[in-house]
Amino acid sequence: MKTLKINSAILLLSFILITGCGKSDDKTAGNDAGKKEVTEQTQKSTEENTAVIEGEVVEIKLPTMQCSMCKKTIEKEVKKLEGVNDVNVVVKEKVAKVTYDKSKTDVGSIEGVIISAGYQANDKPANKEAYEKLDDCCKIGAHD
Ligand SMILES: [Cu+2]
Repeated sequence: MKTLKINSAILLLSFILITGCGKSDDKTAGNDAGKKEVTEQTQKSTEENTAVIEGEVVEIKLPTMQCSMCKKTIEKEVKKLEGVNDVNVVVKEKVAKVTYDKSKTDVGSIEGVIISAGYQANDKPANKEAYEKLDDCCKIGAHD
């Protein structure tokens, strides 16, 4: 009887963990559409105030990213890079939109940070060790 209780507790816990990961993904997917509108509006108003983020804009393909956790990880790492002024990972499009100062950094360096974080960047494969350290929900096929 006791073991049964423990077993169901473990089951419940893993269920919460699994749905927790899925849930946060769904939330962002739903929010993204709404957010997009808001961002577009903010961009318009900042344009009027001429407070636009300056620099080159590059889109980096992230074919192996899975969810909103990946988005957070990649954005955090790319932001650390000197010369990066802005980064936005779009989960639905699996792409990172990076605004950078080309006198300080370049696309290769940005890709380097992403592959070191465990993700493929354009056609550069992820660092294997970093990939292995990712959460299960951030591994390839986790949400299929
Ligand atoms: Cu993820």
